[in-house]
Amino acid sequence: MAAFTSSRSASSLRSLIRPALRSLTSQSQFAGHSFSPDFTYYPGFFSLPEQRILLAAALQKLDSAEPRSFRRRRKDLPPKKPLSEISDIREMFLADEYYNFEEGHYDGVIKRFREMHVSSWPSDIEGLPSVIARLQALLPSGNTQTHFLHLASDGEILPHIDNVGASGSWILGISLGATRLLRLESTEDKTEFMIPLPSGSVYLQKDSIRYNYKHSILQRGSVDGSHSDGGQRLSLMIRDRLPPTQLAKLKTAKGPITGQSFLEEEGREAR
Ligand SMILES: O=C(O)CCC(=O)C(=O)O
Repeated sequence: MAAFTSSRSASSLRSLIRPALRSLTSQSQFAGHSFSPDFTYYPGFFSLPEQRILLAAALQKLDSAEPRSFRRRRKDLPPKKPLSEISDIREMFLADEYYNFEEGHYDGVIKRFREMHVSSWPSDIEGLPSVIARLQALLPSGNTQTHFLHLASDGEILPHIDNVGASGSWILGISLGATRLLRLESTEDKTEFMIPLPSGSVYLQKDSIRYNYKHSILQRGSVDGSHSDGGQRLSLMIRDRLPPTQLAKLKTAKGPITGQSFLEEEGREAR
């Protein structure tokens, strides 16, 4: 499958999205691009120093929630390089065996991963507040929930639509680590898009793309010059919470809401 092509109306769509594709694969420092008003892609939103700060914060949170056996295993490793000396963001990950990756989500959608729902950021990472401020400026609305999702080198996310009973109309994803490919597949026709997600990129899916397209993160693949060969990737996923009125309506209509559950700081909760 080529990037941003549709098996339904390939030629018309191609003329519409080709210019976008060129921009999408460029690594400009900041650019907002869109092939649909409901999808926005920022290829180089976070600089390398910002990525290092975000990844250090996310790894610190995830690592501290792991079983003691894993924390002990990591203790014997040589000290980490100072952040300022890291030139390839992937160096920040330890080998896969040092992390407690789960084999599969209970619903089978996510393979080889660890994740955490996050309600606070570390307070001891220099520069973090200004990076978070840049991130927050991208959010379409307030009242959000954040979760970190760390894929192992061979981890992947199969096509799915996020539980509509567990979050609102938009999902923002920040990618850190190895470049992976995001695939969006329409549930209404055969339209598909592939978007490379290099480290530091941000994407936002909302409304029609959030509800009518399945998304997946591929382990391997190529799209117009961008290649993914697996590798560890950590995403920061931010979603808007459902307004209480909508939540109440859903509960009445469908009974209790169930969803993908994941490790939360204070326990497990539905997404
Ligand atoms: O990591 C990503 O970019 C997507 C994550 C995802 O599909 C999910 O959390 O439902």
